Amino acid sequence: MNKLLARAISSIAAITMVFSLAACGGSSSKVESTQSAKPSETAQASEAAAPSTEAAKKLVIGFAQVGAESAWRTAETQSIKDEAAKRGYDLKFSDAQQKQENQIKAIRSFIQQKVDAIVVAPAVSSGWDTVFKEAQDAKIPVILVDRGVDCDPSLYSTFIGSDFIEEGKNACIELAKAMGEKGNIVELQGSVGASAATDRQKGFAEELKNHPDLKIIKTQSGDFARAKGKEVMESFLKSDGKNIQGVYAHNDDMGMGAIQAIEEAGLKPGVDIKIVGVDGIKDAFQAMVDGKYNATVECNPLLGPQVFDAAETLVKGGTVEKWIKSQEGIYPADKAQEALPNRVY
Ligand code: GZL
Repeated sequence: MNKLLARAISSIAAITMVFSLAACGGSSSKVESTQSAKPSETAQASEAAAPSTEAAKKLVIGFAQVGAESAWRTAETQSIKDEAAKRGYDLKFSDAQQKQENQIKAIRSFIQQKVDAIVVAPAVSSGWDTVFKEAQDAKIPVILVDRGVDCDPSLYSTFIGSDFIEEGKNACIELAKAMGEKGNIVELQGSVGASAATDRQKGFAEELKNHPDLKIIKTQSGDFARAKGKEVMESFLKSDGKNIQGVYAHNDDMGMGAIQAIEEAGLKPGVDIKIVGVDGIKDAFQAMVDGKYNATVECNPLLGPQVFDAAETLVKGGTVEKWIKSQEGIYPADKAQEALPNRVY
């Protein structure tokens, strides 16, 4: 067969192949349907001949955040968004407004979008088995950040967060010191059902057994929110005013609310009534410098880098520790002046 004829036949074959590829629409629409889900996969599929290593690194992450109830929460959200941007990830963010059902809806949407990993800060500890099983069946790793859950641990890959029992214990030690080991305490609890609240209460109560002249006379949830914390403190002052010598706030935002309520009742916060909180927000350090707050137990919200290190390992099929524990400090008032300039949240 002469060369001309051979070239003609091969070019017809090549043209036929191109049209047959385009005609199986399914593959291009399949590529499009994964387009919205995993740009990195799409990029690889369209450059099947030479997948870009760059595209392979770009992850699509779903993040089901609790809400925006406190300065700590805002700092955590910012840390995760900043780190995703720094690594060039496609972060799909959902704010659940404190409602678990909104988080479950968001997780189901992430599963439909075939994200590479799901990050969730669980509003409450229970009720996660079903939706985590759906993620597992879809082969999408679940990373818990900041709060834990009480479901079967095989249903999530890791918990990145603090030891809340330890935080509660340390808050009790600091409040006992500030109160001179005697007096009545009122407790501002965090959101009902949240592991951070349950375990901070547990740790404090455990340690309290070592301080026989201290007693909790009232306890109520302020939902980790400043305004609610103030409201609950106002009710405590109405019912037990002069009988209160100390406040244990499960987070500093509620501790700031307590300061306002105590001042409006004509008393001196940090002096007439000692106050200890958890989180380590800037306002707590400023209040300690102003003599209105007695200690804060740090709870690290800057978890973005650890979250995405874990996601990268898991997406590559690796494993990480079941609990990646945050390292945290304890700040009594005499350390506040020196520490305040370095606080970032
Ligand atoms: C702790 C986190 C708590 C903070 C609060 O990891 O879940 O929720 O202590 C926040 O400030 O609202």
